[in-house]
Amino acid sequence: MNFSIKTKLIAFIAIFALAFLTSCERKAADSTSGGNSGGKKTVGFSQMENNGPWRIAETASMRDEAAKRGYELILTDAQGQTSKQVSDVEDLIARRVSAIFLAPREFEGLEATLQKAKEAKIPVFFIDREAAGKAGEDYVTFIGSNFVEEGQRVGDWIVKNTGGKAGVIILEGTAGSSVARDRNQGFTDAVKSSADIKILASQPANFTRAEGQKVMENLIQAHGKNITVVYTHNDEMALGAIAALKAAGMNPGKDVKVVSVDGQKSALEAIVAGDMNVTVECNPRFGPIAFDTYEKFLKGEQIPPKIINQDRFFEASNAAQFVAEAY
Ligand code: GYE
Repeated sequence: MNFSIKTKLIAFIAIFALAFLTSCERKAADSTSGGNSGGKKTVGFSQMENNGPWRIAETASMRDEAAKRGYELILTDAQGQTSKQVSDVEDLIARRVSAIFLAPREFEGLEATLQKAKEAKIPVFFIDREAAGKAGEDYVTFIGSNFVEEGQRVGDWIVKNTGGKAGVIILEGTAGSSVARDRNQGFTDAVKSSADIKILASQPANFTRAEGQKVMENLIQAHGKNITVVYTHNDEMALGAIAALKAAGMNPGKDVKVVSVDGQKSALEAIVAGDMNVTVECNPRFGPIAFDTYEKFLKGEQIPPKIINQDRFFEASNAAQFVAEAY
């Protein structure tokens, strides 16, 4: 009898010890897998910078959608430096996130990092800008706008609304970015058959309002009254250019047509006020489409190499009705 109680006791202790060890093992596995934290999937978003309404709206949309769907989101901000973006993404790989959403600042420079993500079996989704590599191999897909088409639509508007005669200044976005390259190409293609549309100067102003204003001030000095059109690759630079034109006693929206891309709230207000003429929409609210695409990918669905957003066109006749929903 005594012997049997002892045996039972030992058996109980053994069972408890085993259960305890198994639970420890499971905890260790969870903390090294990194892709899950407390049952939530952890994903990364490598943002290139947070320097204006467009980018702030994009970051907020990713954050809100992650929260809504119960994901843990690790957010990194490369602060406008491609080298920091490379180390940010490598950090996300080291943390073994389940997926990486990546807004590439420049087209080149991420190739080796994409390779590392591939080796770690972490799928990468490009959002908002493209980068070098092959969809389906080096990254899953690109989700964003057709930038060539955006430039083309602005160019077509200029051809129609200037009678084919203009002196054009172009303020370009970040040098080396896919979006600056493509918005330039689309615009120049659209105006090239109009012999009297002359591009007086085309200079980078890095997508910021302050640089847009400064570059525009210099170009006003150089080209003065010959300027009849300012095409900027985003609204922040358009608002900077408008300030420079006004300071020089020129008349933006009237004598100098100001045309752009994005559709942020303050640009729509500038159109309503008559300081700006048109802006082609480029939607920064990527959260829903980014997470939808990732979840389709998880289910094993076929993902196309590009997922293109439909852009609207804002001008004097309709800008006011979109101010409230804009960012
Ligand atoms: O137009 C601009 C931003 O990459 C599509 O970058 C984006 C562009 C957007 O800074 O405002």
